[in-house]
This record gives sequence, C-alpha cells and structure tokens, in this order.
Amino acid sequence: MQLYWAPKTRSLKAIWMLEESGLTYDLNRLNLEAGEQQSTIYRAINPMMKVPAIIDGPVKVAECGAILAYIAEQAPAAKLAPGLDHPRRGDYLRWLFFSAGCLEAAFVQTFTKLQMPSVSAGWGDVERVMTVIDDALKDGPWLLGDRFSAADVAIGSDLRFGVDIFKIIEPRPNFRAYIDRCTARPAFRRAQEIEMAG
Ligand SMILES: N[C@@H](CCC(=O)N[C@@H](CS)C(=O)NCC(=O)O)C(=O)O
Repeated sequence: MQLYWAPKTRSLKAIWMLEESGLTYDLNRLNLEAGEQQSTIYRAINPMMKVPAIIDGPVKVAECGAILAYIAEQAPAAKLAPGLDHPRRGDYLRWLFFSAGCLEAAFVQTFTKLQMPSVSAGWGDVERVMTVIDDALKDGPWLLGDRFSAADVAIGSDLRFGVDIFKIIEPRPNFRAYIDRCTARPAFRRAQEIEMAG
C-alpha cells in the first residue's frame, strides 16, 4: 500500500490508522507548498488534489473516512471494525461519517460564524454536535465501549485538532480524557514520530 501524505495535515489520521492496522505501507510525501498535489499524476489518484490518499494495487482511495474504512477491511486481524452483523456496526459507520459530515462542518461553522437554520444544516448546530459526542464518550473508554475502532481514529483525531491544535472546541472533561487516551496509544505515538521525521 502507498500512502500519499503531507506533514501537519489530516494525513496523520491515515498514518495512525495504518500503524494500528499492522499493514505494511510506503510513504510518499507531497510538498503542498510546491503544489505537488496539483500534478497530473496525483490528480489521477485524488481529483480533489488533497491528501491523504492511498493506492493499493489497482485500488485508489481518497477521503479520510473512506481510507479508514478501507484499511480496517484490509486488516481484519487488527479488529478495527465491528463485523457486518455486530450490534455496534451501525454506531461504527455513523461515527465514520459523522467526522466529515457533522464534526468538521461544526468546526467550519465555529471558524466562520456561519448562521444557518439548524433544521437545514446537516450537522444541526455546534452545540448539538459537541453534546452528542460528549454523551457517547460518557461510558468509554472508546466510542464503541471497550472496543477501539477506526471510528476512534476519525473522531479522536478531529477532537485533538479542535481542542489542542486549533483550540476552537471547549475542552469538556470527556473530550480531554478521550484525547489523552487516543494520543497515549503506541500506534498514535509512532504515527506522530513518522510525521515529525517527514
Ligand atoms: N475531505 C478530505 C480533506 C482533505 C484535506 O483537506 N486535506 C488538506 C490538508 S489537511 C489538503 O490536502 N490541502 C492541500 C490543498 O488543498 O491544496 C479528507 O477527509 O481527506
């Protein structure tokens, strides 16, 4: 598997997930400042000209949620996704889609102070998004209870960005404790080292 990435971007999600998976992979760093993401070759991998993206044989995958889901499927032994008939399968999928569909949208609303009726906004409003995540983390330690999954890579990464990096989310106690659990994972630490070395 080939990962196309750049430091200090959402690529860390993909690296963290690959480290959790135990799969072997090669890193291909793109220089975003030099515009390498706009090359003809990379556009054929991700027409959105964004990182991360992966190539696995004939398969190309872009968009973080899709990348996490794909890696989880390719590494069943790592148990990063509940099975098709597992009772938490629906929650798992919901959180994977919630990341881009609701949580990132809530970040944008916070940044831009965009006013939008909560009925029309797919994420409702920022307070609702935060409360739903807060409630889901009450029992812990992970979104699916005792079981760590790709959903934690998605939401854990987002919360870390929102609370620790951009400081646009109120650091509720459940968020703080969850981010600390996520960043204490050996796979996350390895991913950070890989990112820093790059
Ligand atoms: N929806 C995409 C977002 C990816 C994204 O926005 N990547 C940024 C870095 S975090 C990027 O590649 N920016 C370079 C550019 O737009 O030229 C995903 O989830 O993978």
